[in-house]
Amino acid sequence: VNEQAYLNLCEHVLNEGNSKGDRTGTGTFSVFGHQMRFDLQIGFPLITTKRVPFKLIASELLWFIKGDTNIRYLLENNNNIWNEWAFQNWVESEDYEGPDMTDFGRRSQKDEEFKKRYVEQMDIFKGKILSDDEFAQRFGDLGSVYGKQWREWKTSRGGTIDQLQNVIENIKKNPDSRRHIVTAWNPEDVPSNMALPPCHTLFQFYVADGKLSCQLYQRSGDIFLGVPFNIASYALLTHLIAHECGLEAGEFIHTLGDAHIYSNHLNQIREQLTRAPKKLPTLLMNKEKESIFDIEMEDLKVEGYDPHPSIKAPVAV
Ligand code: UFP
Repeated sequence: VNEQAYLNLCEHVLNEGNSKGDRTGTGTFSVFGHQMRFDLQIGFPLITTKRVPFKLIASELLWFIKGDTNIRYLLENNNNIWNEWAFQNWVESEDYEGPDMTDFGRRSQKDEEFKKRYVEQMDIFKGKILSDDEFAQRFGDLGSVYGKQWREWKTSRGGTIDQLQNVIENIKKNPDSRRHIVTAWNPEDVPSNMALPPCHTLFQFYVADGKLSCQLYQRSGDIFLGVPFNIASYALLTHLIAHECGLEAGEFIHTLGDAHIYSNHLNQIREQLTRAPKKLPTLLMNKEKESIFDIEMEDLKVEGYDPHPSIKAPVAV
């Protein structure tokens, strides 16, 4: 089974990871350089040893594909995964008049009283992003994140490059090319303009035997919380582009730089490893939509997903 590649990574890092400090001060076990392969013909690689929320993965990917960098679209789809980055813009601005939110990520994990105030302010923030266009423009935009780099890469001559559109055209015109690359890592934008320097740094496509494969180089992977999302997201992207190009989906190859388990995720990973993987679900998409740029949430579904229950863990901030 495909999922075994992920479980093997967990096992490997538990057994052989280097104990290593990190930016968040949490501490990790980590290895450098690891590769997993997922055959997309076997099933859609949505991990079954815990529940992984497909809808959040799909709406985030569609947001990238649209080139959208404003969290309003995500909120309209009940997706809260990028909220903190935008919230920070607001609480650090002169407009903000609520209680002090300095270091809100860490404090809300440690202090129940503070957490109440934080949740209150976050609800106000989300309400304003959804209802007030001007507010959304000022505080909802995350700047040079994935959507921007994929669809509107800024050139030195003042133009832009649509890397995603180009790579799709090139796959159709010249499938054998060894240059089917999209990069999100823009040294000029790292780190000053960026909320979070991109974790999924660069991806490449490959066509053989009527099948489209994709390899991602991810510079940094949170094995418990981030990586299952990243696998499903790029598997979905591969399916969507394969369909547009009249190809079958081949393999997703996931290459990781610093692959780490946070020290406060060890028990969760151990519990997950006691569970037997189940049959992978199948991806269903509306095949009538040719262009990936027309795909909406209602065009995507996974069928036959029967995972073990979700496992909670704190996000390192
Ligand atoms: N991370 C992921 N996948 C993602 C994402 C973040 O695993 O898609 F956006 C994790 C990796 C790391 C942290 O634990 O978030 C980013 O921190 P740093 O920039 O220090 O690598």
